[in-house]
Amino acid sequence: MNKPLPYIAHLDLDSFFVSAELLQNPALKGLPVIIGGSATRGVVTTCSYEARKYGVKSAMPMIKAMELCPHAVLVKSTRGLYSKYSAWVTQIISSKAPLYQKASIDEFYVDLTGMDKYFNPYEWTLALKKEITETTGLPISFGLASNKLVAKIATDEAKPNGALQIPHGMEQFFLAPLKVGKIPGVGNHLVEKLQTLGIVTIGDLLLYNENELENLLGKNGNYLYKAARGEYISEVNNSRESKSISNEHTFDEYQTNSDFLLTELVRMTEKVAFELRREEKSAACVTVKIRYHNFETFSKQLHIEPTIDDSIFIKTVKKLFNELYKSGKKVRLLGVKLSQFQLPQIQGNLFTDVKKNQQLFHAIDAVKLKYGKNALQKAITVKKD
Ligand code: TTP
Ligand code: MG
Repeated sequence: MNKPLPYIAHLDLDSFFVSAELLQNPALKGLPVIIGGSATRGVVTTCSYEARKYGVKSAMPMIKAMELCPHAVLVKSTRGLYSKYSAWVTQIISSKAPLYQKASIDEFYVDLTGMDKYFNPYEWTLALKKEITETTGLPISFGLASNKLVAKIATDEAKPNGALQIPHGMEQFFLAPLKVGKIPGVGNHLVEKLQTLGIVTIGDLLLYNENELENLLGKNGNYLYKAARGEYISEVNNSRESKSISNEHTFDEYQTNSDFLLTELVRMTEKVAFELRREEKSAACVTVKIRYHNFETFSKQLHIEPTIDDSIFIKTVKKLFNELYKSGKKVRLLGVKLSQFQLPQIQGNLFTDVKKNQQLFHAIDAVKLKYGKNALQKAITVKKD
């Protein structure tokens, strides 16, 4: 089975604190606004894009900022205002995308991996951007790419009020002309060090192999090697969301009958698939775990197209079990896990696709009858790892 195509969206509010202040005081619109500490001793917290044209930026001493842009309007930050707006935007994103990560007060990652089968990930994120701005009044930009790092850099290029998709395979091409300082985590100090080596753009990094960069820059070298190729991967993780649903069973007596073990596995799979549908999610990864009498434990997983369908899960579980089980060995424990949950938006399609599956719909109806339609969205009684 083909691995689903990775799509990661990174969204970041434009000049966030300033935009929030503008909503309180629209007269500031279009002006070079600086939010920061005292004009003599403070630093710039952030500034409007009008002020940025003069070279003003975050963390710059206010004295320097006022030299660059003497007619700037200084605004003191308003306590409590920004976290309120941040929570509002978070609520909108969380209502649309179960797999998201809030990375700071004004930036988010959304994992849309595999979703191209059901909708256009760019259009979906564009609609999300529109909804955030129309609902809260805050402008926001996004980048869409095959991983978090490229998506984040794309957002930066798209700003303000922009959207930029980097197609699969175009990561290096997009990154090469940009300055090395555009890579998150590359500060002034590292930029200067790289400059002494003749490395100014991200493309310049491509001339070195990983060992050379590691020798020159230590751990930073490995990171930069991967980053420059658009190959630095990290997971979108939201610790508040359940990431898997699993069921394990320890036998009172060791079991060696593979028919019995398979029957058990099917039962457990039906149970986790039921939980999955109750959470209104679909899963794109199935894992089977076996522990033998001597506590040796083995597990194996398989990536599948996102589904809610019992028959597909059961087929996958049987395949994994057959590959994993050493015939005749005494089994102490069996486990099944569903993970890599996908967006609820696709559920509409999935439910329609499997309309003929009566058993599935009986299960769904049973949950709806028991818990009520609304409760269904909120029921989170999962077993986690
Ligand atoms: P950023 O997203 O870095 O900046 P921004 O939203 O103002 O502008 P951009 O359009 O480039 O995204 O940070 C979000 C908010 O965090 C920012 O509005 C103010 C606050 N902040 C600080 O308090 N100190 C800082 O050094 C930075 C960079 C931001
Ligand atoms: Mg921002």
